[in-house]
Amino acid sequence: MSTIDKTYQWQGREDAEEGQNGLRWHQVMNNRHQTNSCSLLGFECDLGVAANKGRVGAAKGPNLIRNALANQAWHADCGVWDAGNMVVASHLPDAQNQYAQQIAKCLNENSLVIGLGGGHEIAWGSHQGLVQHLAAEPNKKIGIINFDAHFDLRNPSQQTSSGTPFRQIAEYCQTHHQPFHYACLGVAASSNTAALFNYAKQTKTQYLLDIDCAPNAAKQLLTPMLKAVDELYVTVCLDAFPAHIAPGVSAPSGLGISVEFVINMLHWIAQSESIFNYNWGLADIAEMNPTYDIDNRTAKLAARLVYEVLGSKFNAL
Ligand SMILES: [Mn+2]
Repeated sequence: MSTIDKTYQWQGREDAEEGQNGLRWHQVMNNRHQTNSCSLLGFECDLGVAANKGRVGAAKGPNLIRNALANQAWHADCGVWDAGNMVVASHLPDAQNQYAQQIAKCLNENSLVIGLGGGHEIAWGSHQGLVQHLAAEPNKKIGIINFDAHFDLRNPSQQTSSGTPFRQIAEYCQTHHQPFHYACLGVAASSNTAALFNYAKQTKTQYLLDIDCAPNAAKQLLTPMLKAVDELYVTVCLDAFPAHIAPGVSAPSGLGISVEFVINMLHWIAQSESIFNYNWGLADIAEMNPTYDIDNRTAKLAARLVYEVLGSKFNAL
């Protein structure tokens, strides 16, 4: 049985002499007053990475991302809400189920929900949460964009893990006669077997290799999918980035893609909502593993990505 922990204490630097212009994230947290609001939900889970035979430690990720978020300057015209962490004790499928219920609840109450991982098994919970949120409109088509060195399309028949979420989603879509719209940007060919490339091809997964990741190529790849979907879920796996930038992950990348590329794409994805007519209300940052972080650089990167996701939709600067 997993539980929700809401005891995190937001704190940080205060520039009282600057008044409202000196605000940082920790000062605006849980002060919901605007029409638009964003909620943060953590997933304290090591079970998926352990099942994928990776280096565990991601359960401590969400609060380290919060620590890095706390002192960031606040520039958004929305409310931000901390929905706490799902603390996972045992049995991954149950935990993902409970996380999905919380995601659906957050999506019902907020215009944007950002999940904080936890291993990439967070994606199965996020997707199922979005499905639950859309229960009254089951014909709405969901699109998924994953920035990741790995497809995470491993076969879940033996055991689900942090390596299987998008195959679980593909199988769910097949069972429920729904299209599988999945794009993976940053794939390291050397880290994905031929079996995974075959399954990607079979499921018409759209992908860009790490060496090919550039804004124009990505926009061209994503445009048909974005035109076809109604709801978008964007997930960033921190192992998409070079190991010196993101050492605090289970499986560091030998090459990796640039942070600037991902931030550019996040803003383009937000700007394209009205052009291609979809709603982007769900994102998460996966694989934050404080055990292997150096000088909080991965946590700071994760926080910057949360900042950019929120800012791409609600920037007030
Ligand atoms: Mn991943």
